[in-house]
Amino acid sequence: MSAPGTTEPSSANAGYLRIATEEAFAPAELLQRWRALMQRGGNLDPGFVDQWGYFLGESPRAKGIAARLQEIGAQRIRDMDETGIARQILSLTNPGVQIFDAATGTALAATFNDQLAEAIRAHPDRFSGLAAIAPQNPAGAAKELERGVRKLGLKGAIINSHTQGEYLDDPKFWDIFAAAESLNVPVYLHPSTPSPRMYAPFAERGLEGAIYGFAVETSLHLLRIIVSGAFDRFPGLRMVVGHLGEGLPYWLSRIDFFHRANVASDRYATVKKLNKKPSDYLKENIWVTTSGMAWEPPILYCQQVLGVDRVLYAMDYPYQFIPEEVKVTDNLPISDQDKKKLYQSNAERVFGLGA
Ligand code: 1DF
Ligand code: MN
Repeated sequence: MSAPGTTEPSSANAGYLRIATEEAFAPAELLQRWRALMQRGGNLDPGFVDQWGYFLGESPRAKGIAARLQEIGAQRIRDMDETGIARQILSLTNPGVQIFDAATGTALAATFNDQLAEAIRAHPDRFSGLAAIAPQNPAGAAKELERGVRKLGLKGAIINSHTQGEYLDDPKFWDIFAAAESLNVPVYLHPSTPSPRMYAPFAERGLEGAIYGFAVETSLHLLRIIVSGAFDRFPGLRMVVGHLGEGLPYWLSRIDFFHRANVASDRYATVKKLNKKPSDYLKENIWVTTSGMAWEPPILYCQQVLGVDRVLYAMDYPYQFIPEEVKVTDNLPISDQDKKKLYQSNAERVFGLGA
């Protein structure tokens, strides 16, 4: 039983479980390797140095988050119980293994996926997970995704936006999409800081992080994937994106209008004719989560324009571990049936949690 005043993990009277779908962890070994990378110096991703220079530092907020990232057991389950979260879908925190050289990244992804699977085996009723992969070795990433799903029971892949400045619309990465499609699992496109070529204008005003730069980077990345024709090549590919679609749902009509205009003109050699409108892929291949966006108007807006089957709950633990935000979601003016979709059944379906 929960203490008075806390939220029940299973909101039994309303008939749903709260499944949180973008929940981060970081093994101590990953943090040590990141620290070593920064101590060695050299030509590092400026967004990585900014983020992890802070989170591996001494400020009380950073230390609290770094401690929670490393724990996948009793403490985390206590936090979940306190906020009424029945299940977390865990993923290796940003930027994961994507900043290492290809061989190191590939090897570490396997190590951390094994560790994740072990934590899940200890608490199968509370945790599920996504496989970390190293896109800098596309064939190896596809293999590790297959191993993660088939051997470890993981439910998809996590990719933290750009990999060393490169985006997944480049067909050299498409072994990963082929694997996800054939395994019938989603790819969660999680934010990262803006890629090196566009980093400075954000950082000059402190806008490179979760405040805004993450969303610009990640929405650009997803839109690049859509207009590249990747979903025509892989029509069964499912992608999940946080922060209510990183702003893209607000842009649908304008993107469709100018995509059509750009295809019709001879202005852009790189603009492809697609089988469908860009917004169609957003409604058919993409699911969005509420991570870090516990605010009624945009949640209802996304349900309206994308459909109630396409919006999933996420907390963004431990970065945004704010109990009151669960209340915002509990209090949405939607039916209990739609609330169950948001909190539980959409996640069960997209991530295949029953399997
Ligand atoms: C923050 C948020 C940092 C998220 C993250 O990675 C991160 C933050 C270092 O609060 O600064 O992944 N997030 O997922 O929202
Ligand atoms: Mn996150």
